[in-house]
Amino acid sequence: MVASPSGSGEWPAEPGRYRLVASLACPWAHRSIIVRRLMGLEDAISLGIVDPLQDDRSWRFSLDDGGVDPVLGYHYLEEAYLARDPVDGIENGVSVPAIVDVPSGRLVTNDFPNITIDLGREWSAYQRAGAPTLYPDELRDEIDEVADGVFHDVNNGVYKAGFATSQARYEEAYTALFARLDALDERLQDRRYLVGDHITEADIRLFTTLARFDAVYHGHFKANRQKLAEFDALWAYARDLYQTPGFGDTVDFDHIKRHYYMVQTTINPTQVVPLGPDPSAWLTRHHREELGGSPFGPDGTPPAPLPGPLRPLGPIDM
Ligand SMILES: N[C@@H](CCC(=O)N[C@@H](CS)C(=O)NCC(=O)O)C(=O)O
Repeated sequence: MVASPSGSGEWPAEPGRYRLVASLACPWAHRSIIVRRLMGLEDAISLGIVDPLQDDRSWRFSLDDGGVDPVLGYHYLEEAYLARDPVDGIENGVSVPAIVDVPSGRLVTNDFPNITIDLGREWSAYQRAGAPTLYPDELRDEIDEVADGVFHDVNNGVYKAGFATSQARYEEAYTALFARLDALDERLQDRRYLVGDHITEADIRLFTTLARFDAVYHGHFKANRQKLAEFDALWAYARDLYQTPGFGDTVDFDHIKRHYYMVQTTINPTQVVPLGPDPSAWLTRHHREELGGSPFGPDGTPPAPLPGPLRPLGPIDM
């Protein structure tokens, strides 16, 4: 992981200077797309979306005209990694999310947990009026504690189950995953959000895994004790977030399903992509507002509707 802080020090916050490169399929990258939108940083930090299907040079800009990212002029994200370090730049792979310095074309960071925190903290001068505080000082310890359990057992837990190559490892991951989901379901019975009365980093980190759960992890990763839709509070909580501007409008089930089912051929060698589940279930009433709380804090407001699609329309969409 390249862990330069973005928005400070060597890489100061400067509107127009950086491009966030993300895949709509990737749960780690999805976090940064949500936070950029909640913070209203669209004009300050542009967004490049890669093809959900990597080739042998990894993430590529094949959805863009001519297969070239219009801002960076790159065909492949690896070019930014190699611009930073021509020798060892791609030794540890090429991953999203990535923040790229536009003038030099160099990768700044791919340190996903810190990208969202930086967008919340270092970019405050450029955030929209009404932007929420996602990582408030007084709640940091509790957010970190909740997010740590979620990371090991849920965010990463689904991957541990899905990529397990022994029965014992799979069962260990599966057991920890559902024990954690049970605990979260319990926690969310009488509180609208994971920590405090408003949306925080903790909710964003959990949401991006929940959004992929029934569409991908339940079948493809064998996380199938039950579907998300069979949890009580957790499913209502996920729908509440989905229906909040900045969350559902950044979910792309087409990219999500094609990425996992077509790229991870050790798990799904036929590359057949399932048609279900019906995403309209995400739009059903959740009644979570009855628990109180306010999504963006007492003075916060929702981000404006997205002006258009987040991604370029690739050949498959036309
Ligand atoms: N960069 C992160 C993880 C982010 C991540 O795993 N992103 C995935 C996509 S969900 C990725 O880009 N993997 C590289 C690849 O698939 O080639 C890390 O250091 O662990």
